[in-house]
Amino acid sequence: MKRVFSGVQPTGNIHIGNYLGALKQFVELQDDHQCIYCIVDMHAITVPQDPKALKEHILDVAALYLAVGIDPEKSIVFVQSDVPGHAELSWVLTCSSYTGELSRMTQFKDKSKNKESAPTGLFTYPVLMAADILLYDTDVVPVGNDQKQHIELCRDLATRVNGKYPGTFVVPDGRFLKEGARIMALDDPSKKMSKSAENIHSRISLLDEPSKIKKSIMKATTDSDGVIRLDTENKPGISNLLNIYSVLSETPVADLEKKYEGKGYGDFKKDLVEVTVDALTPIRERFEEIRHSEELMTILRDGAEKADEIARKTMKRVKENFGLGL
Ligand code: AQP
Repeated sequence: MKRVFSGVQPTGNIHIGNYLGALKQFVELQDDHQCIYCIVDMHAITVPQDPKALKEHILDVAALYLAVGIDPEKSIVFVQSDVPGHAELSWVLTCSSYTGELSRMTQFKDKSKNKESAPTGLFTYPVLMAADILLYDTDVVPVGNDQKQHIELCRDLATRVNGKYPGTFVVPDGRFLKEGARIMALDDPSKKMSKSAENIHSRISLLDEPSKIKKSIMKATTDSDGVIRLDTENKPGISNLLNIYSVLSETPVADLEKKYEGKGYGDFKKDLVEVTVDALTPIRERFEEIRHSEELMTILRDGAEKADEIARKTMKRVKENFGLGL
């Protein structure tokens, strides 16, 4: 069976962008792959975090993993900082990377924009992400397409190390969806939907109450020509809403365009509210059942043990190939 690895940062509640771009794939892959899903808390501290809130968010994301359908009987679920191999391998890979390639990463450029000096962790974030993936001899990495550049860097690092020390790493492939691969912010469709954006109406979180979902969708930015048609370049707002509607209701965009021919944005948005509430209610209910359970803690502890076992084997090989340790 091919091995799958991916992760989500506990930087806030998972939104429909994370869900449609990444988590839906996590669930689909579990039946015929060996899946390892991580809550990447060490990535979260690349920007300032409140320790108490971070702990809560780690458990929130873990519970949401299970609530969307990740099955701990089939997949390994754990918290990144519980497995020391991530930090260890990250340092080894840092020594195989170049400042030039890291400074070309668009996520780093976006997050450090207008700052005189940026945290080093933000700069080396993609190296830690490469370590996460390579630590488990991963074949496939399901992610949203905002991560394409980071996956490419991971492949470059693996290939570079293998060139020097053959057989060290498995070179992974990214897995990106066509639909839902990039969900944009509701208030500004030129930016991707993000957990940490200031405006809560820029996103729909999986735990949002129906009233909040309604408010965010009804306020969503559209345009003035009133035609419901997919045209990402000229009509980014309505195109983003069409995409969300299409993926959540599993209806092709062309069918939606036909259904809403001659109708206004108000009708369309009202229906989208209903579709979204219907899709998210069972997730929210399941989340409430498991979030404060002992079962959740046991799953994370067992997951960390299983992940650590695989990680140790990889680190043994890496250290041998690099000539590290005794
Ligand atoms: N808007 C998006 N559309 C589709 N996929 C997305 N992903 C993130 N945003 C979108 C995918 O979700 C997975 C988890 O993301 P992450 O938590 O590791 O980090 P991120 O990409 O930085 O997500 P956010 O929501 O924007 O978080 P913050 O605000 O903390 O930076 C990834 O597979 C990602 O591709």
